[in-house]
Amino acid sequence: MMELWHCKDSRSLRALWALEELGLPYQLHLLRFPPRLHAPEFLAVNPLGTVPYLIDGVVRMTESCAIVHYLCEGTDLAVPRGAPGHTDWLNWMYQGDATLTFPQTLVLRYSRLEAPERRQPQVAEDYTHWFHARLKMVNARLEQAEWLAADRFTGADIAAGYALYLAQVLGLAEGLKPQTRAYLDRLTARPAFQRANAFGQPLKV
Ligand SMILES: N[C@@H](CCC(=O)N[C@@H](CS)C(=O)NCC(=O)O)C(=O)O
Repeated sequence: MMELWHCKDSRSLRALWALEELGLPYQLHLLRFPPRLHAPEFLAVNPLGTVPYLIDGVVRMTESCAIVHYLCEGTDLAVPRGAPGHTDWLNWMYQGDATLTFPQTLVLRYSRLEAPERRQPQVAEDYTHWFHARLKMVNARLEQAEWLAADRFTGADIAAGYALYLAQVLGLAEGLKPQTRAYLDRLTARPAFQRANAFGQPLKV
């Protein structure tokens, strides 16, 4: 059975949500955030100390969007090579972390996670603007379509949609455009999202 290491609301929610959407069996290791402080024994499993961490037989994976990609391949949540929308699917999948989540991690770190004397309000403000500016493609796509790729719910919606959910957790969702807000509501209403999101206690920061 696959094993997944997860912290509530962290990027590992992408992997957990995909497992739930696909109805796959898994063993969950629930950790408090950040694992390097609360579960130092985890460093022996994943030296990076980050979540997600996925084991599937000989497979070891640490990148949330690559895990979603891996789990969805060959299922209805993928857009296969040769099908219309395949490269959109890939692009949204990887935009999810590299473009959308990256600025949010700076907001989280410099407004909440660092000790008060190390916080940087200017960094948090700048990367809040950066995040909203990086939503331009998402906003434009959702003016014309309900889902990001191939006009149906896919793994790309999990990868990119998690960043919108994180915006809500961080208090950044007020700036979302109406169509993007409605998309986030569609995503978080999904039973698989709700099952995945029920694990663990919210981050206390
Ligand atoms: N690019 C990786 C980033 C993984 C990552 O940094 N995860 C964060 C949680 S969202 C983490 O575990 N941080 C703990 C730490 O840095 O100690 C991904 O998409 O999964």
